[in-house]
Amino acid sequence: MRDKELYSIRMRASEGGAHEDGGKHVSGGEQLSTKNELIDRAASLVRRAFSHQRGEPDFLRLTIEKVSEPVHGLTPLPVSYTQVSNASQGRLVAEDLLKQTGLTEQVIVKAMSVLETCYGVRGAIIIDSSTGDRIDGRHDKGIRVSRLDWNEADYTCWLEHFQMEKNQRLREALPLATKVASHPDSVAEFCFSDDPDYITGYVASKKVGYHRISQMKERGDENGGRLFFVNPQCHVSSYIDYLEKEPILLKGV
Ligand code: PML
Ligand code: MG
Repeated sequence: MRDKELYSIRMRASEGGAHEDGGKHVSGGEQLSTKNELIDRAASLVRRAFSHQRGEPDFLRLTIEKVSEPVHGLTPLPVSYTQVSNASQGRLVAEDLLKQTGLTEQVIVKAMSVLETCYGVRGAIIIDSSTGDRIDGRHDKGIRVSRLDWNEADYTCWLEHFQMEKNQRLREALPLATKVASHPDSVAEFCFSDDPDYITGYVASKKVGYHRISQMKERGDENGGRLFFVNPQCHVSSYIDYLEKEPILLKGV
């Protein structure tokens, strides 16, 4: 796929009107596709939106754009996993990993309280790693990291090499976390899903890799979110531009 023309596919779906009119976010997806796979992949994103546990969409926007910029290959972050027995334990593991990236306890506590007030935000939130404050100014929209995917053959090799089971969440979250971590201003990422039936979350950074935690919330809970901790010197609009626009594909092992 790396040598062929690529198309960015973005989908977002909501219930109760479009997101920008106050609708509840149901589902989203960002992929890079060859022309050959485009229709099937777009259809599978629409299918995903209409079989989602968060609700029945009455708004869906599908955006397909040919990518003209050069595509960069990135090596996936190494994946590790901690099995916990409940959500409180999961939070402690996440805090410990975030501390390993250099964040202070005070910043982590502040950022978690910011996250709790932002559960309705449909994208990620950028946090100043020295204060714990939100600094993206994107309100309910947040940041959608786009133009990212695996080279299909490399994904298969990667699964085989690490003897991993196919997991669509991980397949999509690992390119995202790798893209975020590869920016020099990124310090750490923290994420858990807003889907009520998906309770695994992760902390990611160049230092700790992509560390999955088996339980970050109670089953049935529709709250979730994604935090990007950045250096205080970060030029936020260039950082967002990189996350939204620069095309990247994960290379295999
Ligand atoms: C999401 O799909 O909403 C985020 C999923 C994060 C966890 C992915 C994983 O299982 O590693
Ligand atoms: Mg979701």
